[in-house]
Amino acid sequence: LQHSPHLQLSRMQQPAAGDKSTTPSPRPSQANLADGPFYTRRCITEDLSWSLVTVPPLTELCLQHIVHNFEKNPILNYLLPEHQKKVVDRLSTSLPLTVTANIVSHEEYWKRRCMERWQVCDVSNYGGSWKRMFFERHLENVLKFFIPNTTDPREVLDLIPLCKGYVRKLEIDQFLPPLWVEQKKESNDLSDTEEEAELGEVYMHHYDLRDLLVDLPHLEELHLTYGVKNCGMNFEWSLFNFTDLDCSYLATAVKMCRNLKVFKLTRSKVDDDKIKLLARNLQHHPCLLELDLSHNLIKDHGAQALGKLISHSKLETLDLCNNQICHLGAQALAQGLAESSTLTSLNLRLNFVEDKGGEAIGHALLTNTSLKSLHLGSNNVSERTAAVFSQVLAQNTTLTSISFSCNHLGLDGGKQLLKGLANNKTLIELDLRHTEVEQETGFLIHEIVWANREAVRMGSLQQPTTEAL
Ligand SMILES: *[C@@H]1O[C@H](CO)[C@@H](O)[C@H](O)[C@H]1NC(C)=O
Ligand SMILES: *[C@@H]1O[C@H](CO)[C@@H](O)[C@H](O)[C@H]1NC(C)=O
Ligand SMILES: *[C@@H]1O[C@H](CO)[C@@H](O)[C@H](O)[C@H]1NC(C)=O
Ligand SMILES: *[C@@H]1O[C@H](CO)[C@@H](O)[C@H](O)[C@H]1NC(C)=O
Ligand SMILES: *[C@@H]1O[C@H](CO)[C@@H](O)[C@H](O)[C@H]1NC(C)=O
Ligand SMILES: CC(=O)N[C@H]1CO[C@H](CO)[C@@H](O)[C@@H]1O
Repeated sequence: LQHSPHLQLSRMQQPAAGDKSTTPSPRPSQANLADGPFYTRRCITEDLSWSLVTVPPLTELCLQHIVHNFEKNPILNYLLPEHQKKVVDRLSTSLPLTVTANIVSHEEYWKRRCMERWQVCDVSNYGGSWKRMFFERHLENVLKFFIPNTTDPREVLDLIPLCKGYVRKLEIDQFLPPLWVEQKKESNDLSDTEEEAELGEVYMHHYDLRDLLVDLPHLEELHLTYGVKNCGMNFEWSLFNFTDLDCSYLATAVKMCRNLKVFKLTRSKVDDDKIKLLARNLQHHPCLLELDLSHNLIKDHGAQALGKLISHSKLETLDLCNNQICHLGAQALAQGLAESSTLTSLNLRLNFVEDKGGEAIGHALLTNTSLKSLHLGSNNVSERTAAVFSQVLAQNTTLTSISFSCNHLGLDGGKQLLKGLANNKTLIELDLRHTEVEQETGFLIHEIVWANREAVRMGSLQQPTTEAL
């Protein structure tokens, strides 16, 4: 009401100021009155600050409000699907995981978070799920940089309830040792180190996986390497020490992982005592299918434990590449092989099996086994092993792939194999590189194997069409 006289005033003023609206009114008293916004005429063309935007719909305002307050009050699941999407599209990627982990299941959101954090993102390695990728890589990262006795254990423990529903595979290729290593170096110069060395053994162990693995019900694959990456000039063998204590923690942890299908423990200096402990704990595992222990220090006693494991478990794939298994170990593995009805693949590349071991494996294959693929590369086997395998190939076996590369089969060994292959149908791969086999023999063998492979390929090509018909 107070304004109405002014309004009238400004209207009365208009004819006077009408011809030049930008210049102030010449009359002082009226110029004073025209100072405030109420006293001038306003229309859109003259007032650039005038907003033409219509008031947003109430839903829009509500959604904005939800997005802004998401951290304090995450409302998502009560909304309609289209509104959920609008909210998720606007959520910040820096929101704490405690808020988003168990509320936001929209893949687009996790895709954004992944792409922002990592340059290379191949979602096909994570079953097509961005959320799974995010939590697996996030957890792997925390574990890779976990320093025992320095990092707060809660950093991992707090993460468990957030990621337990999504983590299926963990690949941890680095475990940091405790920081005492450096302290010891310093004290080395000052005093006698007897006591420190003892202390060192106690504190040398790495992150204890037990607490974590028990709480990951969906974990199916675990790849571990106990070592430090990129240590550069700080290299020391003590950085690569998978200790007895680490091993016993790990054995317990793996045993408790009831859904584990694939377990890889590579490049970790796993020796006989450690593998015996692990094999004992894996013996009655309900679903372990693949075990990879390549690039370790397993000798005959370890191989004996593994032979027992093969015959008592459902293991399908065993990789023992680059260990130190000799003929006794190979014989134990052969025995396990003969008793197993599930093992389909055995890799013994870069061991010292020699003829005694090779023959034992060959004889095991003469009894019925399920083995499809065998790698005996670089094992110093010779013609005697080739002779046994000639018999194996002549009989019916399930074997489809053998590698003898880098052995001394010699001319006769090659001929034996050729003889064995004469009536085969199943073998589709035979690696004879660097085996001192005669060139012509090698050529003939290659032809047979190639024909078999073609037959299998044609078979698999025909199958779908017949099904379609
Ligand atoms: C280091 O951690 C172990 C358990 O992981 C604990 O027993 C020990 O007391 C810790 N030592 C120090 C110095 O914190
Ligand atoms: C590795 O740890 C063991 C104790 O578990 C210790 O006896 C050994 O000396 C360590 N090796 C190296 C190279 O540090
Ligand atoms: C060998 O094969 C026979 C018949 O195919 C089967 O009954 C037997 O269980 C097999 N033995 C082993 C040790 O797999
Ligand atoms: C390979 O085996 C033969 C005996 O079969 C042996 O004389 C030779 O020393 C072995 N070579 C290596 C490198 O172990
Ligand atoms: C060998 O295999 C063929 C076809 O795969 C089969 O018909 C035959 O019975 C097998 N022979 C023996 C001795 O197992
Ligand atoms: C090249 C060769 O001898 N291949 C033989 C493989 O085995 C099948 C079936 O026994 C024979 O028909 C092939 O001649």
